[in-house]
Amino acid sequence: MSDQSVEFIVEESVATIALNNPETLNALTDEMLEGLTAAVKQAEKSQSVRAIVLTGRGRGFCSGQNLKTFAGEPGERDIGQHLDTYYHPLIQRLANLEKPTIAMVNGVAAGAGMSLALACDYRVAAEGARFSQAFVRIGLVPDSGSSYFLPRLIGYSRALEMASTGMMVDDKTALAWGLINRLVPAESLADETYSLAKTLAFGPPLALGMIKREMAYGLSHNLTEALVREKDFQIRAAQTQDHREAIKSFFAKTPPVFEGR
Ligand code: LHQ
Repeated sequence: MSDQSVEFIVEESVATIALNNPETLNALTDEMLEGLTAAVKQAEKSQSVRAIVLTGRGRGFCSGQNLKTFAGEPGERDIGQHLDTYYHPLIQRLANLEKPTIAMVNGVAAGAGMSLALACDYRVAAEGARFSQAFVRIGLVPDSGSSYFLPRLIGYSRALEMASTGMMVDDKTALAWGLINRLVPAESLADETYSLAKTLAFGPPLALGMIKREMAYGLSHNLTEALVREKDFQIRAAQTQDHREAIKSFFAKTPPVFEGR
């Protein structure tokens, strides 16, 4: 494994978190899971980060749990404890981040590697990217949030088929099913992803955080509850300096500068 199995780089308000163990298609070891969680925490905390890109080095995005480092006889390793220690805090943190997250899917995303992509807000994929709920192929069930995110993204029947067969879903099917937001030529992947990341990074941070929470809330509440939540957030958004700035800029015909206040 490389010295730095998870890279963390911040440029122009965008943090890039890159899994860096290309020989295994970025299969997740304990060390990588710790590195990933630390990087997400850092991105969350840093005032200079306003959008986050998660990607993999080499030809894979992430092949899920490293099966070499989690080998053994059935029952020998405590899989529940492994999930509680590593995956659950990571997935919760990623999904609940108030900053926008983009999975830049450069290649295959399998098992918990696919769960990671699903826990991001957006997925921009390169041609040739593929997706598998690989768990069933090794006699396991979806974990790390796949059973939550996948049916919400692509619908129950498709999600169930993916989970029950471990089928490999190709790039065009992923786009048609709404599993990914954008499908782009491999050579444009970085440009397209960072263009979206910068659009989000220059948006009003407080409103963006509330939009994310509002949409998630809307998925699991009724209309009356959603209207109440919208009103609550709108009252808060209307009180921000960023809202005032945007109104002023609109009439001045200049681009607004949002500061997250
Ligand atoms: C790998 C891996 C890998 C190690 C490729 N590990 N080396 C489970 C257990 C415990 C706790 C918590 O949660 C989980 C959740 C999970 O994530 S379970 C699902 C784990 N992932 C998988 O079962 C996927 C296994 N990998 C594959 O099926 C294939 O490698 C895919 C479809 C991802 C890619 O296929 P190819 O493009 O044909 O590549 P490859 O199979 O030739 O892999 C390249 C190398 O990467 C190869 O090593 P080698 O030394 O032969 O070059 C693989 O052994 C290694 N690798 N995935 N998860």
